[in-house]
Amino acid sequence: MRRSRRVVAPDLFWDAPSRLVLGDGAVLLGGFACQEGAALLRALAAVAEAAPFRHMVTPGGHCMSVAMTNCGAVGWVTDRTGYRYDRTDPESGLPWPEMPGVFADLAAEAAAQAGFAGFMPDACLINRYEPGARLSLHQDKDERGFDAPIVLVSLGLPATFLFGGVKRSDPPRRVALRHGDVAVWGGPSRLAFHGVAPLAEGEHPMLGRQRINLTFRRAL
Ligand code: MD3
Ligand code: FE
Repeated sequence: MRRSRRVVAPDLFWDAPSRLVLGDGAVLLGGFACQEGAALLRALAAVAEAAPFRHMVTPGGHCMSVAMTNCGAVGWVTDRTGYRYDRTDPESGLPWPEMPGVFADLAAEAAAQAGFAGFMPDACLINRYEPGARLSLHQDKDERGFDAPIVLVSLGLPATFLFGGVKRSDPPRRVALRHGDVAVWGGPSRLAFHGVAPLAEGEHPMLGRQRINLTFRRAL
């Protein structure tokens, strides 16, 4: 079955992003970050130079298949002692790189589009997937409060995103995330279980054999 976007004549184009309602308080803004793609990747390169991607270890002792780094006032980290938000990068002992303006602006605009005006993220977790990397079903609950939404930006290779309900046993649904897609998770959907299926092989024109996912949070 054909699952890619509808094919249109080359002189036709969408002049507004597509909106897919994923749940109560959750919306997918298809292609919302496409225009900003190159600027986001330039800013990302500077962040990753100051705080390189690394494979963190879970409290259970497993090395994550997803490589991570952070920018903003605090960053999400995991090690044998647990999960937490930390002001410093444990690898360098330095504060995380500042959140680039192009990151914070895009996250705030997307949140506003979804009905969450005034979103000011203080943390941006950056996940890097190579083919085979996956993220098992989990909830994001290490933040101090759940009133603010989480905004995600997917760049590079496409991925299958899994999202369930607020109970682990709720069967997850699958949705394709492509380069430039943005999603906002707030309200009752904020504590939904979610994950990412193993990344398929591929080559993206801007990012090569990888997918980068930015998640913007209000952690403090
Ligand atoms: C739904 N990242 O970093 S972002 C994560 O593609 C994470 O790297 C995935 O889950 C990734 O924690 C998916 C999508 C996401 C993030 C937070 C959510 C979906 C969410 C919170 C509630 C519900
Ligand atoms: Fe998550």
